[in-house]
Amino acid sequence: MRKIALVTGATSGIGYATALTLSQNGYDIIACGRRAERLDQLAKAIDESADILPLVFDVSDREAVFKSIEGLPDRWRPIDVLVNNAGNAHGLSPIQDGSVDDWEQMIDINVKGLLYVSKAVIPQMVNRRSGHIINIGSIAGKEVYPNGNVYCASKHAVDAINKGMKQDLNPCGVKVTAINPGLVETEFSEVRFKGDKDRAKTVYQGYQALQATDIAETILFVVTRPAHVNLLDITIFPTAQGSATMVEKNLKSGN
Ligand code: NDP
Ligand code: 8X3
Repeated sequence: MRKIALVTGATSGIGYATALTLSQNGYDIIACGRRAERLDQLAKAIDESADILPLVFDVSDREAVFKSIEGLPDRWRPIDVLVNNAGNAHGLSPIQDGSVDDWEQMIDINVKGLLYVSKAVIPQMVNRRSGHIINIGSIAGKEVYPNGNVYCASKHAVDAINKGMKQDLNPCGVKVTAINPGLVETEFSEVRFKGDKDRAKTVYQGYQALQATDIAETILFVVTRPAHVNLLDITIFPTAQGSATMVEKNLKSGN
């Protein structure tokens, strides 16, 4: 029988690739994001064996989140896998120069948005004593790097929420996993640099960055482990990355 995955941020990057990969591996997809036309594109690309339900809402809009998820048709309500992926960095500035609007966006989307969606989805998982929540964290949730301040704080919050979710949902048979990527080539840097595509490109030049499909394949691995196996926390770097701030450009590797 097919399962149901709800993927936030399915219009781009990691979320888009995850929706596609899961659709090819037995999942019907509730695909969420603010850009409806991107969800239409995803619906056309999705595996033909899969059903897709596009759901347009802003994860930071508390009312919209609960209305959208509580209003799901019965057929879509038993969500097996929740991928809390929606999020971005907004700006890269020293704390003394940071924009309060940027800070609010990162806290509202990356932290509060993840909590709203989780709060709306968790009750049916607890009732069914089944389900798996995947939280997309970051190396920015494990380390703090210069100018990353509030983005790093938002991802440290995801790290803490992931651990807390595991502890609290432990008696309920619900699995919880954080995936913490290093540098993944998506629209992430374009958003961080407010549409400056040239600056965004430089982030991924001179080495092989992770691709969104690398993360999607890891998520597939995580959700297909046997019932007794819960991967709690996975950090994934490009081979050329050594820490949040170390990237070996022009790496020669025999691997
Ligand atoms: P993208 O910019 O390509 O994708 C971000 C996704 O988040 C889009 O689908 C976007 O959809 C969605 N999103 C953003 N804000 C909102 C919102 N307010 N409401 C609903 N959806 C929203 O970046 P990535 O795929 O790289 O990012 C996905 C996740 O991975 C993020 O949590 C990011 O922090 C994390 N990450 C990324 C890394 C990287 O190097 N790329 C590394 C580590 C973690 P839309 O705009 O249509 O609403
Ligand atoms: C995205 C990776 O290093 O730009 O979370 O913070 S990084």
